[in-house]
Amino acid sequence: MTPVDPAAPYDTQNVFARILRGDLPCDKVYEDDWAFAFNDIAPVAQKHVLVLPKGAYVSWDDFSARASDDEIAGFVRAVGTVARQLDLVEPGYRMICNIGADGGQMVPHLHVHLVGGRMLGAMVA
Ligand code: DGP
Repeated sequence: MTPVDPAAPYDTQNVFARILRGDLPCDKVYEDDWAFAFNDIAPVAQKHVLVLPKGAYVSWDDFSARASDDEIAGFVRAVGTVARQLDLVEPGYRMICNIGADGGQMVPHLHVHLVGGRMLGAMVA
């Protein structure tokens, strides 16, 4: 997979767009009007969930620039709801959003990783 160019137009055929449309299967853990969440296909911890806004946004930059206040509030609240649903809050967890090539983003639809279920190591660059 090629790293994401955050300036590129939204690719409606990207893998997460296809999951959101129901064209590809996923292990869904949460859905509301603004967000959709499913287990990562290659988990790095016991709990590793991806939370996506339903709108077509390439990256956090795209989202924060173009999304409505309702979409932003809905998505941020949904991320918190998923973390609580996964019982991540009390033990703690990590929220990661990779952006663009240097950030290691591989899928060009904004997604937040929620990772937990074990003691995580120090953040490495
Ligand atoms: P990122 O580097 O932030 O773009 O991470 C993309 C994540 O998406 C990576 O952890 C693997 C996951 N992923 C890629 N393709 C699929 C898929 O088809 N299904 C699921 N569940 N996860 C996927």
